[in-house]
Amino acid sequence: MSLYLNDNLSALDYVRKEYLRELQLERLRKIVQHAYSNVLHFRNRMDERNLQPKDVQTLSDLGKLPFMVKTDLRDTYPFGLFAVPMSQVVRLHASSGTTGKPIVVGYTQKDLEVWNEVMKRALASSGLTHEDVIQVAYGYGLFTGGLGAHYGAEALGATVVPTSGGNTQRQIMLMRDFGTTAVCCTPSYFCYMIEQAAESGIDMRELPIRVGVFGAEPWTNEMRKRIESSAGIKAYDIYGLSEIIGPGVAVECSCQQGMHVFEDHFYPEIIDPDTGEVLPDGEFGELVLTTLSKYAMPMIRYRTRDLTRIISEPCKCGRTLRRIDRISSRSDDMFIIRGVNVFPSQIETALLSVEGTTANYNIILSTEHGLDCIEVDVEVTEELFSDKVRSMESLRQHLTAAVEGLIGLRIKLKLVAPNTIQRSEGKARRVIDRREH
Ligand code: DLL
Repeated sequence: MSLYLNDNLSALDYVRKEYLRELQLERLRKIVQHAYSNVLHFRNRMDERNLQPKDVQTLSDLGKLPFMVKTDLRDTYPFGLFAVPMSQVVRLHASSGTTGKPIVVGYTQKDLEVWNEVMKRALASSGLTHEDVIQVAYGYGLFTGGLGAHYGAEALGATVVPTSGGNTQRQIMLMRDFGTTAVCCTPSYFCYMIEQAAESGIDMRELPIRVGVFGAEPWTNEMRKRIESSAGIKAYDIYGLSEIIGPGVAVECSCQQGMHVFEDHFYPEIIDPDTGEVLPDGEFGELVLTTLSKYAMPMIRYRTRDLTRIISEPCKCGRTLRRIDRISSRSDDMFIIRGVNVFPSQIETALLSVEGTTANYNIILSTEHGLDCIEVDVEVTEELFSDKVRSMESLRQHLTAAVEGLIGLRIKLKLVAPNTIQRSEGKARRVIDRREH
């Protein structure tokens, strides 16, 4: 009893937490059994370790089970990890990845109900209700963003405007004409929408839009501040991945201090990415997720490659679900320059803390005289670009110092003219790696 009961936790919270842990254990045991009985790949992995579903007696026994990784999906392409016959699979999605075959995920009717439910909660957590007009500008199709947000918004009873990504001028026209109150898309695409609106003489702050539900790519608090002030909205972070369900694994609440994980459906662990050891709440590492109630393609201990920490302190909003911190980066996004680990998000934080730039930048990695170098190209605002050379040079120095101060490496920083860096209608690609390996 004393394990959980502390000054910060009321008796009611304690009961809720205990109930949640019981529910998780019950669901975990069921899903492990289901995967073991129906997915040969998983069964082999368990057998190699002399493990059986009955070995999961407590939640911490999960730590004994093997990890699943992206290559497990690639190696069993397309349907090798499915745990139900195709006649029960009612939807497929796929994520393209950078090389080779996509990874494919499937859903039963019940899995879709779970997804709708978590997405409905996610939108409600972002302050939305059935009164809202929600424009879904995540891509529709094999990507999970569009349809995930769409059905969640319908389940909430909101009015959905399914624009998908692209055709930005029309997005803005519809936003104004339909009285859109919330937009779901990637943060980088929303930045582009703000720019395009301004070009047509529309100030987003004067439109009815009040909320953005942004995710599918890393973004920083500095980016949030820019978006919130230039569009006059509250911008919420939403997290998810195709392998687990799509968007709706975790989302912020009005406190905007980390994303609550829908722990009754997705069990989070943080591991040391090098050793695989499970880390205590609060420590940074790689997020590992287990689906507790997805039957077409159960994922047990899936290594997401996303770096974060679990926040278990109670949240002021009253939700007792634990939170994950903003995803600072994927472990695959990190680059090592002359022995120093650098995350693109550090560079974004530094750039956007200085006024005078647009939110568009590229990070170019190259090799010069056998040494790795970083060049950062940043777009300046129209006002500054037409201004004196002297203020441009002072901005350049200011930005260089901000980035170098944060990453501890010398960089080359170039200011480029407005509208020269390619905009994104989906996930932005900001790192260009030209190093000779
Ligand atoms: O991006 C699902 C999604 C759609 C999430 C819409 C949120 C909103 P995938 O294409 O499979 O699925 O990409 C998943 O994107 O492992 C993270 O690296 C990254 N990611 C997703 N949300 C966030 C976020 C969708 N809020 C991969 N912050 C994940 C940082 C994110 N990275």
